[in-house]
Amino acid sequence: MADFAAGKWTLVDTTGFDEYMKAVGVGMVMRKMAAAIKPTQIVEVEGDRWTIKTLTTLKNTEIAFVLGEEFEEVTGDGRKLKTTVTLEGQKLIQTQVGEVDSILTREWDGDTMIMTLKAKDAVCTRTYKRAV
Ligand code: DKA
Repeated sequence: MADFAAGKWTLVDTTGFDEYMKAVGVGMVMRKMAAAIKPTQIVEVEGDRWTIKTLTTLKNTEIAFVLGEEFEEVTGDGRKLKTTVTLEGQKLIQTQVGEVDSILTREWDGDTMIMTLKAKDAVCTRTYKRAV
């Protein structure tokens, strides 16, 4: 069981998010709105079947997937992607293929989840803490 990941996580710090959103083609208005919000992610795990809900004051999204199986993802900013997620130790790797390819990783260490978003030359780091 991936107990290390299951639960509720709240954003506490972020760097490079605007550059990442620019790299994947998000327009200025949506970038400004997205930059101002602090999402909560709810991670549920049942064997190889994972669900990640991202809750914000603007919009909620959910991805549900089986590790290693491709699925269609629609991002909060409306991009449609073919996505595959794998797990290496305590690192979840979300590979997104679309008009612009991107790799999102989430790595857990105790009560901290570090999310890294990479596209083209842009690298964004977002730190989440376990919420009660
Ligand atoms: C993250 O999960 C990165 C993605 C946040 C998306 C926010 C949704 C913005 C909708 C305008 O921390």
